Amino acid sequence: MPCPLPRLVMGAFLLSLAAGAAMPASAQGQVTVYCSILEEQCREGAAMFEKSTGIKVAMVRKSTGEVYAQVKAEANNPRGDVWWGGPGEPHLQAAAEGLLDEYKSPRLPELHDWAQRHAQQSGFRTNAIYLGALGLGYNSEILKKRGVAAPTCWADLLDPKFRDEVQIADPSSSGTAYVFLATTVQRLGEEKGFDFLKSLHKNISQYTKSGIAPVKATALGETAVGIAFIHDMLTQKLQGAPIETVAPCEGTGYETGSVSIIKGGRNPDAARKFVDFTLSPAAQDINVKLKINSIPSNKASQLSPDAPKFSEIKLIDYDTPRWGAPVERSRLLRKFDTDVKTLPR
Ligand code: S7P
Repeated sequence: MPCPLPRLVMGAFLLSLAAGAAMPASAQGQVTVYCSILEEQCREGAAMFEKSTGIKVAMVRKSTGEVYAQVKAEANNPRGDVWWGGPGEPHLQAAAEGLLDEYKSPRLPELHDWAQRHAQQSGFRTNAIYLGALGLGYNSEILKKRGVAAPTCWADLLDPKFRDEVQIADPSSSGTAYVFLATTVQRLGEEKGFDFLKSLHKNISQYTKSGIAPVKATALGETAVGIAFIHDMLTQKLQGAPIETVAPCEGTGYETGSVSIIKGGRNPDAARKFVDFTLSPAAQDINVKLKINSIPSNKASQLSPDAPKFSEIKLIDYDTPRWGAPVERSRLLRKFDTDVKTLPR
């Protein structure tokens, strides 16, 4: 009996030739993207970009702090081209440490003022793609079953009733959790902020690696309360999970989601095209399609009708450049590790 393998291999070869023939010949190439938004956004964006440019995307999904560490570790031999998404502070730290390339996208004038400011503040080494406010989500079924009142303020999370019932990610790996750390220090001052984090530590069941894990755990009822971006909690609610979102009464910080080109990457032209793509309405509208309700940076992008309204949230005057400065970010993370994470519960 003849072996079917050669025919299969040939079939695959013809298919790839056909796919190649459909690509714009001048734009073929490849780009390696370290992606710090949600896995489904990364996949959708890569497919769209490949389809419209013919450039092959090698995508690796990691949390924001993890990508920062990888870009730094690879500085002498960069393997990535673009870092797509995640809160701005680790991007700003990498920018200040000379790990990112300067690039003024032709799409910059299409962006909201806050996004243009973010690019300017980094010396055009990073760009803003979205905003998202930090907050809480709680599982209403669990709280009802336990007869515990819903939290409305950050301070409520210190109540012993929430012992082992609060989840937040680790700020070293997660950009989300770093925004929480910086928000707490900015809100209360450093000493009182760390006192608050030490008290909260008693109620934390685990510091997860990724910022989205506490959201999913709250949706599944694995924890009563999660600390994360309000729009991510809302996505779970819109999908039917028994989650309620809270913009804490004392005020809260927010993220400026960012995209950057890695210095010394092997595919700089494709990297610039990818950044232009992430700043386009087409790429930013992926969020509405996937019911991810952050606020896009391009003025022509769709704003989800479900997006939490910043005007209705008590925001602190959160200082992203300050908390993204290398000395400050490294110092806060070290202090969190030594003064909080190691404490017994
Ligand atoms: O776009 C949704 C979103 O949640 O993805 C990013 C991601 O969760 C950041 O992950 P880490 O905290 O694990 O770094 C957020 O920036 C964004 O809001």
